[in-house]
Amino acid sequence: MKERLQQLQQEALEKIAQASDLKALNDVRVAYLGKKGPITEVLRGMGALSPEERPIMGALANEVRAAIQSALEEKQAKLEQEEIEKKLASEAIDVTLPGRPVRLGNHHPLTRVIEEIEDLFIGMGYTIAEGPEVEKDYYNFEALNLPKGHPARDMQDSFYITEEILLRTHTSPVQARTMEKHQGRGPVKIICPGKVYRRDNDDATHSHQFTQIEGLVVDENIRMSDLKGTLQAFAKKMFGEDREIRFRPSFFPFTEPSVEVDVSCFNCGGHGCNVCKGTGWIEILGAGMVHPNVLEMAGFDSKKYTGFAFGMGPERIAMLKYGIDDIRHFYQNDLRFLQQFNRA
Ligand code: 2NL
Repeated sequence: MKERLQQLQQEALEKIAQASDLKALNDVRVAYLGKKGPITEVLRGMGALSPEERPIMGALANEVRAAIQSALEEKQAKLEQEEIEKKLASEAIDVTLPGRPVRLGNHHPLTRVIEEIEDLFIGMGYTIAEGPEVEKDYYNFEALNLPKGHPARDMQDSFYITEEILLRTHTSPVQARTMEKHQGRGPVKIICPGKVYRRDNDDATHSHQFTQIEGLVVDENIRMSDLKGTLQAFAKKMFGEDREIRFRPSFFPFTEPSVEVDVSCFNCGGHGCNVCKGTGWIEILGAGMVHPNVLEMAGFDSKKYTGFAFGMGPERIAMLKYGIDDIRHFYQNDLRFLQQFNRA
């Protein structure tokens, strides 16, 4: 019986040593220490022993049990520790790993030019005015001294929706509406950026939809010198501090007198080059003193109030500034084009 107990102990210790996970270890526990296990079995045979041998065998059986028990506990602790370490290793976070880069978007080059122009005029005390792109014939033409039948409001050049409604062909109707809201009282000092529409075949320099920025100042004693100083500041901001401007006489139905405005060439400084086609000057916008008819139709007394107005195409400004050769680049959203204007 003694040999049998010692053999069981050795067997159990070997199996415990071999157990590679907690489940296998528990199987060993059940097999050797369970109620139907071999040690219980051996103890059942104690009845056949002499009274002297019984306590000795009993003590031996308890020792064997205790040895197996403590081996089980030790192994269990070891396996549990291993499991924790495995889990920690597999879940470890490398805090030194660089993060995944976030791809940043950028403002469209046209948006940037428009915002740069807006910022300049806001700095000079202007407010930004907006209005509908689907406009009444009255605000788009009539109120701007372009009565029905006027050659400059050719039906062929505009997108008419009904006889009286069209897609605005310039942002001037926003200015006409703003003046009207002032009910004959100055000052009015606004810039109007926005989309405009013309019935044109698209090519390198024409688009059926493009943007315009117009400016308008109406107050007492507004003179052409105010217009010139304002546009001088604009030209320097957009094309460089060394730039000069010049006025050439022109015609617009809504201004009198009207001028075309040139900036001295930013490429050659005015000596003549291929950018300015040898003239030293580049046309950047049109302007003039608001026509008395326009002031009167908007409710202003043209004997008391005068004003200046100007209009420009941000596409043209951006094309000159960045050397862009085709207006269609602005509308195609080709990333190879757009990414050239990314900051930093
Ligand atoms: C150009 C010329 C111009 C205006 C726009 C304007 C608006 C009102 C009254 C008077 Cl409400 N004038 N706008 C004046 C002169 C020129 O635009 O070449 N634009 C691209």
